[in-house]
Amino acid sequence: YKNPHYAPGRSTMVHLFEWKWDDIAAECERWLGPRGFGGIQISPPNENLIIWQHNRPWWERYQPMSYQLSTRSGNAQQFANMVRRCNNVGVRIYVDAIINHMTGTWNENVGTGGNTANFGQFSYPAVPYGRNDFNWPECYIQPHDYGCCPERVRNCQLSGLKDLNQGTEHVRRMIVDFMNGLIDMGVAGFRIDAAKHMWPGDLRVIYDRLHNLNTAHGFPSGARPYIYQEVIDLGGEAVSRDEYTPLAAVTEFKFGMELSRAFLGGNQLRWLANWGPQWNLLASADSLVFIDNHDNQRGHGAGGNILTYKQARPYKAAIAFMLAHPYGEPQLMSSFGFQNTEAGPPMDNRGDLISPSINSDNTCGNGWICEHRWRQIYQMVAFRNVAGSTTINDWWDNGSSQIAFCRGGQAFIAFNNDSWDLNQTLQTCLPAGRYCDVISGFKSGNSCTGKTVTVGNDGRAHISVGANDYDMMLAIHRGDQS
Ligand code: AAO
Repeated sequence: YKNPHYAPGRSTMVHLFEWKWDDIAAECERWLGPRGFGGIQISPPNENLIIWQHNRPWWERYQPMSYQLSTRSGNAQQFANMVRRCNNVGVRIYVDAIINHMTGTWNENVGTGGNTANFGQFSYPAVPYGRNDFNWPECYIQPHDYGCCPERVRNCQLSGLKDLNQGTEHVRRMIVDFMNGLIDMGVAGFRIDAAKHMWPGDLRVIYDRLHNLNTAHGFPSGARPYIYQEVIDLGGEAVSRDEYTPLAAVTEFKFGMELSRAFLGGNQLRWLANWGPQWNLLASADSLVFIDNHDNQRGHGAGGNILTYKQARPYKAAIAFMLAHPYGEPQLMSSFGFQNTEAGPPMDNRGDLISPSINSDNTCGNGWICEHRWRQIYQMVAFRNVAGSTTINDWWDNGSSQIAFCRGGQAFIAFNNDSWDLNQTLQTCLPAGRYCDVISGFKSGNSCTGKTVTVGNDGRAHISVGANDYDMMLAIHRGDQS
């Protein structure tokens, strides 16, 4: 369950938060496939409660009404079409699976597929679920439960969301059928929402009943779905990430927290020389990593001071470090713009989602940020693909916040987060030649629109990243020789 089964030569996934299935299919064909992205985490595809009381907040999608594939992102046919078109261009789909709970209790009770529930009776006829399928008696997770009481974290309600009992055969069967339906349609894996709130033993039973990935969609025979479990573990709690790594991969929230701190100047970059498990991060193969996610970019979940698109310069640098470094399975966030942390994605007055528009410079409009279309980010996706399975060599630092390293003989990157210029002749480990910096520009014909780096026969080159440059890094690789 720890292999994403990317198509050959690909390595990075992007969370297209709240995108419509038709738009994702188009994005696979026009952008993600050609640019070498590995996969996409999609928003929950199953029916959710409509919450007009909060003007259709983004979080209504975390309140399941049924497992029917009917949401603001599209219906079952559009879903199947998206998966097929994305797999055809080598881009995998990972589903955000909300299997810990159903809805909370609201005055409104109509779902995006038109189904209803009776909250008082714990009745969700469109699954169907009834009272016996939920943990009983009702209790609510309190903040201090995280420190003391694993059984309350697993058996009580998270934020008042009706807590399914995955120990029962009926609940297991409903969840497994839902997930297997998606696997048969060609998805490559799942994010397991709120995994901390489910018993590892129950999850193991569910995972082991999942089908192999669908060979008709290009997966090798016998391939198991990639599973990454959302467990927020910053230390000091009764439930630990180590209970989940024997099952499948786990989201590593310390990763974005520490890199945000470093690139905001709270830690010198030289300390990143031993980035990885020595920082008390999970083992690399167990770890799904990101700078921000849909929760912590807006103050939900855990961790303050997380870099987001709103602090673009250090954010791009943190992303570049994540993609240049071999540790973990990286995930990019692709956001819609927001001021209000509860606000949902761009919509018209009927509540239908508005598609992103695509500008002539490849960026997005209509309220969508599309970080995955920022040059400094998508060109680092290509950098990671070129670096492949190489490890780090020729680490250099100035004893402060100027660092540089090579990835085998494939790629080289330098960062300057000091307040003075970086001007050094450094070992790049690349063959002699002229290379285009993929951060300040791109290769155009035989020249570079940004900085050009000339590597000598000894592999060394003069590297310059000014303290006031637009970006704080410079990156070159063998795919972009000029
Ligand atoms: C909404 C409303 C609620 C209403 C509810 C029911 O906002 O007022 O009661 O509906 O009707 C999302 C939103 C929720 C929303 C929910 C359903 O974030 O606001 O509730 O949809 O619409 C915990 C879980 C983690 C979860 C996170 C948000 O462990 O699994 O809370 N994330 C996922 C999704 C998320 C979604 C759900 C789960 C539910 O990614 O989008 O919720 O499907 C500690 C614990 C964490 C815990 C946090 C927050 O963290 O460790 O496990 O996350 O507390 O409760 C420091 C500590 C750190 C600590 C943190 C916060 O940083 O170091 O460990 O402080 O105390």
